Amino acid sequence: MNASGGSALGPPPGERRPPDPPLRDARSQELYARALELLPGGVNSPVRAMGSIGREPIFVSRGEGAEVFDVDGNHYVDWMLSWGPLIAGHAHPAVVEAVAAAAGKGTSFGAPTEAEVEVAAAICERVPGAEMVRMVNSGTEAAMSAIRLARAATGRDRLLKFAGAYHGHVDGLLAEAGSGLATAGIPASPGVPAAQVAATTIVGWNDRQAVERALSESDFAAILAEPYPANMGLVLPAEGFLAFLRDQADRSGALLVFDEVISGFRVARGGAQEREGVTPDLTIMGKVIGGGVPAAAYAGSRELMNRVAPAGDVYQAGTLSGNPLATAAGLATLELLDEAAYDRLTAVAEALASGLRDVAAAAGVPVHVACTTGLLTVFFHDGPVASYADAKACDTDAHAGFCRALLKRGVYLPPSQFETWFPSLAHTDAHVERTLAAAAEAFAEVAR
Ligand code: KE4
Repeated sequence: MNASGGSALGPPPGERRPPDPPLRDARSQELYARALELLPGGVNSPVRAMGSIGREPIFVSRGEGAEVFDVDGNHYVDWMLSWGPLIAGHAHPAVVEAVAAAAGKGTSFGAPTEAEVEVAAAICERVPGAEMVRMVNSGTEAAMSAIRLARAATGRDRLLKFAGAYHGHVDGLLAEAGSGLATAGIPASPGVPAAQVAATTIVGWNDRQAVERALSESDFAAILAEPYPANMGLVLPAEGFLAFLRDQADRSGALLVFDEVISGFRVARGGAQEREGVTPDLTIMGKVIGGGVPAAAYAGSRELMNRVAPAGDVYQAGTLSGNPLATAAGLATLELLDEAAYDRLTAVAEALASGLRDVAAAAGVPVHVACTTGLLTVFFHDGPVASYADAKACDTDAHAGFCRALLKRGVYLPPSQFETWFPSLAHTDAHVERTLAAAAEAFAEVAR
């Protein structure tokens, strides 16, 4: 319930909706004021500050399935779900029970445990490109480590990445494309040395010509891609593009590295590589494998992974890598992902996408809704979005207004045009219906 006694989710579909009460946010405001004194921007990760949708952050108090509650008592249908790890929803009983049981035996040992072996086995059983795994604590750490391994294995330094893709805040990857087709990176953040990004070449996603040109001009250690890019919004690969990257990697001697931190275990049991039938040399994973507790990993062939210390000479380490809470949460989460789960993740995404297209059209708001199993983006763009350039042409003000209007109506979206919604096993048909009812009003508000 929120301040006015109604639910922020509003009445069930079909009943006349009373005028939306303003969100009560006194406690969030108090916390934000205090947080600003103690945390840069008041948050521990920039996108949470909600600056890109023109408002201040909401402080969350608890989550329950597909819903999240803020400190002022407002509650929302949550399509952000911690940016992807919570594929079974907030506080799934099986995950909570597994973490509690693990915690009772000790939260970390800094020594190998059975659960780490089980997680590695679960990943290798699912992911076509995984014969061996190394666990780390974040997607950034996994990307950094996979790149180091690719450079050691090839004896090359250069890295080819795609504009609009995000692989964590590794110095060499915080690079922006300069001008031109295939360009040497320039630092995307102060503090990133030019020398660090000089070895990074950035090309356009789905741009075969740019890839071929880059590979003709230099030798690369790796072609690094999100196979289903989700950090420019969801921009799926053009037909055959992933197979093209596989072929280009083979021809050029570069390794193909898929960053499946978002797509892994979400778009299919074995990730995008299983769904597309294209197996990379190295795979970066995260989010789902920790079930909401910090965990990530990189994986590849035995030959490649046995280069990693202590088996090999490529150094990488981590105090809390594979810790008992993360492996307990990860295993409990992966065990929930059976064939029926992927059917459900597809059905929810498709129902949402179809309904959003309809209500946007009814309000006369031009949008492009991209969706696949367990992922969806509403681009405020009149026409298809096939590249970062297309995504950057979106009406971000309209998107921000849409997000704010939905928050007022009890629906919490990822607060950025360049992110995706995260359908989960906890989202019911009623959550979809309530979201569509709120979206119809939010699109009408944006259209005004
Ligand atoms: P972390 O270091 O944040 O665990 O993972 C970095 C990362 C790597 N690869 C991909 C494809 C990713 O999407 C991410 C991080 N995802 C963002 C949201 N798109 C995390 C949200 C945030 O930065 O707060």
